[in-house]
Amino acid sequence: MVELERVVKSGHSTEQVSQPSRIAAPDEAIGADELQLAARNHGMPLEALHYDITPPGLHYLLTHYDIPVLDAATWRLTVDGKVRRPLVLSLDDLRSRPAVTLPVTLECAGNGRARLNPRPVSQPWLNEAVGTAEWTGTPLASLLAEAGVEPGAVEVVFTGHDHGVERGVEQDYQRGLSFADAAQEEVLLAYQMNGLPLPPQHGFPLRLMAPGWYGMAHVKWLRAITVTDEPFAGFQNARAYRVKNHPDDVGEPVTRIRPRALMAPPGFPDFMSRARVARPGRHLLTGRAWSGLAPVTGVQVSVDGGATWDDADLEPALGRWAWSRWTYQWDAVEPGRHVLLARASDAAGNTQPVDQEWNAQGMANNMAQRVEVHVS
Ligand SMILES: Nc1nc2c(c(=O)[nH]1)N[C@H]1C(S)=C(S)[C@@H](COP(=O)(O)O)O[C@H]1N2
Ligand SMILES: [Mo]
Repeated sequence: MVELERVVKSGHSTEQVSQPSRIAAPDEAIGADELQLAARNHGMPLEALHYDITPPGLHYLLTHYDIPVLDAATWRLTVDGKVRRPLVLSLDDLRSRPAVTLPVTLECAGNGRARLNPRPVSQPWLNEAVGTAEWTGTPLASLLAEAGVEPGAVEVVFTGHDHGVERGVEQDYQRGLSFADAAQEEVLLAYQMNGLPLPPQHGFPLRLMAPGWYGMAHVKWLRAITVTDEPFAGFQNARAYRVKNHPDDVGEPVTRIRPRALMAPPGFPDFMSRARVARPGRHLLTGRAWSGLAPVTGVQVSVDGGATWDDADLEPALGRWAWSRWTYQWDAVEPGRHVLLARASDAAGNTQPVDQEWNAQGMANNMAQRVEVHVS
């Protein structure tokens, strides 16, 4: 990593080019910088919760820098570091290896950030940074075994083709996973999404899939996999994806996805506020629930703003690493404003909080969704 001062010639201070992480003032509105990120990195429209598998154009998207333009014919993946036989592989080499297809629910660690008060200034997700796709690829574990990992390997570093500056640090997008996490059987080098080559924005030609982990671990546009004998201290592990009480804290690493339930908004929306309008009568509320920590065991729904909760019907998950559908009958008898909530629990005893659990970067926040519905 190169400090920005050394790469920017003149006329720009670090502050002008690259802003530190910041917490918005109490009543500060979303700024043009956050809007610019939101326009590039779109969420999944919540009505797409009706699909088991999210159509690719509706799947959320998060890219820190630019989407690289890569040619599959000349693209290569290197596997190096603490291995006895370094490898250089083409896309055809990877495609000729054993293939696995897994449905995986992917969620950005910053999902929910813009609902926090005060708001950490970054990609301003509300609830919608999620999607479930069928990813096809070859298991990483067997490739590492073939490369012959040397004793003492502690971490595997994944490097993407994309390059940028973040908080003054120029870098390739890179993430490390512990060797034990990287060697799990479900970890894939994926070259297909929903049966087609990866779209450019989702990592063409190859990305990592680390099922159960928040999005930042699933490195897109892979170019190198490096086995190391010391922990990786790169920006995205050591500074960015951490739960901190204060921007300058070291914090704790963000790892696996905490449980979350989302509701497909009932009725129909008001164009500007997106508040929902519904007719009086019986409504079948439906949604999805997931957790990367343990299987989802229950979803509870409140139709009175969180005063009382009732169990929803939960269907089997699409797979261990993908979401479950849930349904709940709501009898909307009283005209007027209603606030609906849903929250998920998992087999490890984790339940979504109803009140915010604030942290300085808005990471891994799984506060329950609130849906305002006007019955008329
Ligand atoms: N190379 C690279 N990989 C990346 C990113 C990135 O900016 N560059 N963003 C990460 C983050 S923060 C998320 S949430 C997921 C988003 O994956 P998607 O855009 O396919 O939904 O990709 C991850 N992989
Ligand atoms: Mo993310």
